[in-house]
Formats: sequence, C-alpha cells, structure tokens
Amino acid sequence: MFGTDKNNTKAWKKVKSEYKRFKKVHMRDLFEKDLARAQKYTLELDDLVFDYSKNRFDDGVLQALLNLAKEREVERKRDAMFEGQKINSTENRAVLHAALRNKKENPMCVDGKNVMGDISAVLEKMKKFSEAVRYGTFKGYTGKKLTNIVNIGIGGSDLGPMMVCEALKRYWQKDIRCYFISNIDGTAAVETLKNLDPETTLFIVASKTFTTIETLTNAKTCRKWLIDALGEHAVDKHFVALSTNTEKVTEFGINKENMFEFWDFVGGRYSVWSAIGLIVAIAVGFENFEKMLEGAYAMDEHFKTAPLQKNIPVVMALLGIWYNNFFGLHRYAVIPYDEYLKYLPAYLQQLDMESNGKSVDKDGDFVKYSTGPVVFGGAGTNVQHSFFQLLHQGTDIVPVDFIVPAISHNEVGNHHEILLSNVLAQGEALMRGKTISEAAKELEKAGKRKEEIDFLKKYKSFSGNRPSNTILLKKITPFTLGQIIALYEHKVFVQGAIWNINSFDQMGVELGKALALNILPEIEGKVLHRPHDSSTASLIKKIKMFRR
Ligand code: G6Q
Repeated sequence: MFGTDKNNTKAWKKVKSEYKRFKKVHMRDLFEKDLARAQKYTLELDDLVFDYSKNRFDDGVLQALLNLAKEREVERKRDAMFEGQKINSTENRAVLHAALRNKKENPMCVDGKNVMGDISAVLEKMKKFSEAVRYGTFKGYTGKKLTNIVNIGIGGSDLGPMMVCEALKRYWQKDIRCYFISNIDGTAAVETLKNLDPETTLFIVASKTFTTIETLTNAKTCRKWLIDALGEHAVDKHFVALSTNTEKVTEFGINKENMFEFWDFVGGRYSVWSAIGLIVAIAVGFENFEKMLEGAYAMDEHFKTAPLQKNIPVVMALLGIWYNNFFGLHRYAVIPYDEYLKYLPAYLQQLDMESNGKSVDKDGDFVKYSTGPVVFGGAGTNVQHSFFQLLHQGTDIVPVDFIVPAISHNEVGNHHEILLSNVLAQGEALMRGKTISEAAKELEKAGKRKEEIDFLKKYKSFSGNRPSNTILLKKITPFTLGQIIALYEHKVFVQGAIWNINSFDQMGVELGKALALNILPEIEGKVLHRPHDSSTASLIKKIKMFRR
C-alpha cells in the first residue's frame, strides 16, 4: 500500500522535514511573537475547552500533520467505523460502541441489520431495573432494599464502570454504595465482602465472554458467600449478569431474566456505554447515565463532522503522533486536577495501550515505526509532589494532558482556586522553563552569595519547551464526562488509523489468559510438571515448597 518502507510516504516525509525545521524552536518564543497564539490554537465544544497552544508546533507543522491524516484516509476510516464495517479485521467484527450512544431514530447497521432496536431495548431494561433497585421495588430475597452494589468484572468490564462511578460520585443516590471486585487475588473479594450484608447486596457479574477466570472465580466466591447466608433460592434476587454469552450466564446459574445483553461489536474497553454501565445507572440514576451517553454523542457528532483542523480528537491525535514518531517521545501523562477523576489515568491507560500497543499492521506486516505510547498519570496536585520532578527536569520529555473543571462540586474555602492556580502554573512552567540567568537573578534577589548562586543556578534552571494540552471543563458532569471519554476513544482511533493498525483486538490480553491456565494445574498439584524455562520451573517449585 505504501511502497517498500510503506510508512515513509510523501506526507510522512514532509512531517519529518518539518521536524528538522522546527525541532529547536522554543515555545516561549512562539508565545512572545504571537500574542494570539492561545486563541488561535484553542477549540471548544459546549462546555469543553481544548487548549493545545502549549505544544511545539506552528501552522506549517500542523498543516503537514493534517496532510498526513488526509493521506492515511482518517476520514474514510472514521466513516467506515460509523457505518458498521468490520474494521476489527482480526476478529472480523464491526466496531460500533458509538451506536450505544446514538439517537435511536438514526439507524446504525451491522451486517445490514439496524442495531438501534436491540440497543434501545437493553437501555429500557437497564432503566427499569436501575429504577427498581433505586426505589427499592426490586428487593433482596429477605425483602430488604439492595443498597450495596458490587460489580464483579475485570479489564474493560471493570475499569470503565469503576472510573465513571468515581467520577460521578457526587450524583450517587444517598443510600447506595458501589464496590468493585476485579483482581483474582482473594484479598479483593474478602476485603469487600467483610463489610457487606448479604441481605442488602446485589452482585453484578460483568463479563463480555463470561469465560474470564478472574471474574468467574470471584463470582463463584460471592455466590457461595450469599448462599451460605441466605440459601440457594436467594441467587435470583442478588445476582445479575452483563454479557454477550447467554449460554454461559445460564450455565453459571444466573436467570436469563437477570441478564443484560450487549454485543460483539462492543469492545471490552469501549463498553461502559453498554449494559456494562449498569452499576453507573443504579448509582447515579438512568437520566444521568443517559446524559453521559449524550455527551459522548456530542463528541461523536463533532468527530464526524468538524473539519480536520477544527476536530478536537484529530488535532489531539496528530500532536501525539508528532511527539511519538518524530520527537521519539513514546509516552504521555494524563493528569486530571479533580479528585473525582482519579481513576481516569488508569482507564485511559487501558484504552490507549490495549488499543494501540500493536506491532503488526493491517496488511499483516511488522511495523517499522512506533505505535501506541506508554500512558501514565495520577490526580493533581498529588502527583506534583511525586513524579513531576521528572516532568520538569528529567532528560526525557513527557507530553502532558491536563484536565480540570473550572467549578468544583466541592467549593470549600479557597481549595479550588489553589487547585486551579496549580494546574495553570504547571502548564506555564513546563512551557516556559527558567533560563540559567533567570535562575541566577532569582537567587540574587533572595540574597544569596555569588558562590552559592554560581553553584545553584543550573540546578534551579528548567529547560521548558515541554508540551501540554489543557482540557478545561466548566464542571465534571455526566455530559462532560461522556465527552471526555469519547474524545480519547476517537483520539486513539485516529492514531491507530494513521499507524494502519487494528486498534480493536487484544491478542496480548488473550495470551495472558491462556498462559495462566497452562500453569494452574501445576500449582494446584494436578499435573506434575510441564516444560518451562528454568526460571519459571524453579519458581513453581519454590512456590509449591512455600505453600506445602
Ligand atoms: C478489553 C479487553 C479486556 C476485557 C477483559 C474482561 O477490551 O478485551 O480488558 O475487557 O479481559 O473480559 P470479559 O468481559 O470477557 O470478562
């Protein structure tokens, strides 16, 4: 498709030459020369402001990147996704999480069948059930209201609902508490269950395949805990399942009536909009869950219709490509300045790294360029007191996404003003830096002696020119949260399209599932030993010795 070194196309080469032209330019100079830089490089959608001006680019760079997007047919590929084409080529599946937040009157099709009817039916079922739990009309076996809601799932069946529940905690119904059991480590189940009352606990077993060992093992443990307390008949009133696999759900002993369906065209890490969001609907109410869908829909429409240069996910993706493939910065940090968004970095880590951590392209060839970056992060201001040192003065540059609401749900004293000043100051400092002579002047002002100034000035200097995006929201609401999640989904999509990889499979995750099953019988002592490398073999031996 692209020739011998097929990635090294005309548009790619042009970006490379832009890199040579531009790599030494300091953002400080760009801001000084162009007082309208921020206005020029800020995009808005409803109450979401995307300021990308603190990035190392100018119009020439941006144009070259936009041409790259055009050359790689990002728009055609985007339309193919929304049309329900089977763009997940290795699994021969459509990728239609956008249908989950689509307006029901707009058809979206898979294999020629409009899926909107099925989606609306499940949403309706979720609405009825979540309301019944919230109002206490769906009660536990002994007639008590179900107030402890436990989601049992892992990966995409855990991170999304967990992140969203935390993000929208302010919207929780007062008497409802949410819990998440994901890790196979028995500690997760034991530590959660020890504070719960079986009579008031509802378990939601969330598993697309209903074959994931962690989820099924945790679900069995919880089932036993419930049955030990209330008897077998209680299961129907305390267990529901979210899955694509009716057979396995019934085999597990969960009534079909208590199953909320979703479909193969919804990838695990893209499933929070589906039945996987049931715990969210119970906690915050179905109207708020719907508002989150509306926020995502607004971002979908923007992604579908805004011209590339005004398209927030596209611009964000292109800047990511610019750093990853041209500056060689194979990482970025997501720093939400909002306590409620503390799980967002973990969520985005899966979304991005599982989607684009690939090395074979869509034609079946090994890629010769970097694909998905490493994502990490944490909530500001906490992380300012930990890894921000490296962001400011480390030898590796880490592009940052700052996410912050202008209004807090908890406007206590001047906490939020302090938080806002911090996020802005960080972005400014990363961009500007501090020259050695500025550092020296500061030390002089502080009354330091000449020798001290000479010794300290380099340590106190900062190179700056470190890029960041700032996503400013009016407030964290279900709507803006939906927008943010969909924004990152589409950003990841655009990058995958440019790298010509399949962002929608996860063979590495499947590998983990299979490998553990191979070793399990040895640890359990059911099989003596299987061939392994000497390290694995001797670790198995030592484990067995310790556990004897
Ligand atoms: C997500 C991945 C993965 C998946 C989990 C759980 O895109 O496929 O994280 O969500 O492995 O799978 P189940 O939902 O099938 O239990």
